[in-house]
Amino acid sequence: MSSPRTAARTRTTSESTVELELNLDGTGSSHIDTSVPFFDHMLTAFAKHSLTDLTVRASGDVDIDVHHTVEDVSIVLGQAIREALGDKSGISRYGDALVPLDEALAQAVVDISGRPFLVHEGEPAGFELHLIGGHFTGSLVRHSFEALSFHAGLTTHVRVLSGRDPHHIAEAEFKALARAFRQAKAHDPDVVGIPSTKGAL
Ligand SMILES: [Mn+2]
Repeated sequence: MSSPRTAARTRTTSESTVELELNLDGTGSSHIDTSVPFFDHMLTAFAKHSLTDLTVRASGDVDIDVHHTVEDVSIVLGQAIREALGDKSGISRYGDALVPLDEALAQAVVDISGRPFLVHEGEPAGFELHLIGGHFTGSLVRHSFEALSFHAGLTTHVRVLSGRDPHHIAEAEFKALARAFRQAKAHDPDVVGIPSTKGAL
């Protein structure tokens, strides 16, 4: 097996500072402190269920709103994933998952396509306005997926098929994305070279 696919990035803006390291060929261990507790919980789940080792330290203007910090961490995570994937030779490329959390059920499909796209459907009405944990606006789930998919170069479809509890819904979505990404990034021993008829992804 080739060497682990790793990346490390630091990004500083007037709104946040993000330091992030990852290993796509890890075991799912993580050390995450974004200063946004519910987002830490989601990124910990993403690392665990995608078998990505992930270290994130972020600080931002969360006294205004956690929005900038969640967006910026998602951008950097996407950039690091893109860098770590390299030329994408020998990977499965596609992954899909259906993940429950009690009453919530989320489906995710990932194509490591190099063509950023997000289709995101099914969250119940009002979810986007709910403050999960008193600080994480439901709308940030989609916003995080947008930033991640765009900067990693993923085609991502996420659908919520059922759910009532906002914490469960968000967590099922992140875990489904993680499981689909785990499959897509995995080495497939039957794949020779880059899995595209174009010869590039
Ligand atoms: Mn939870």
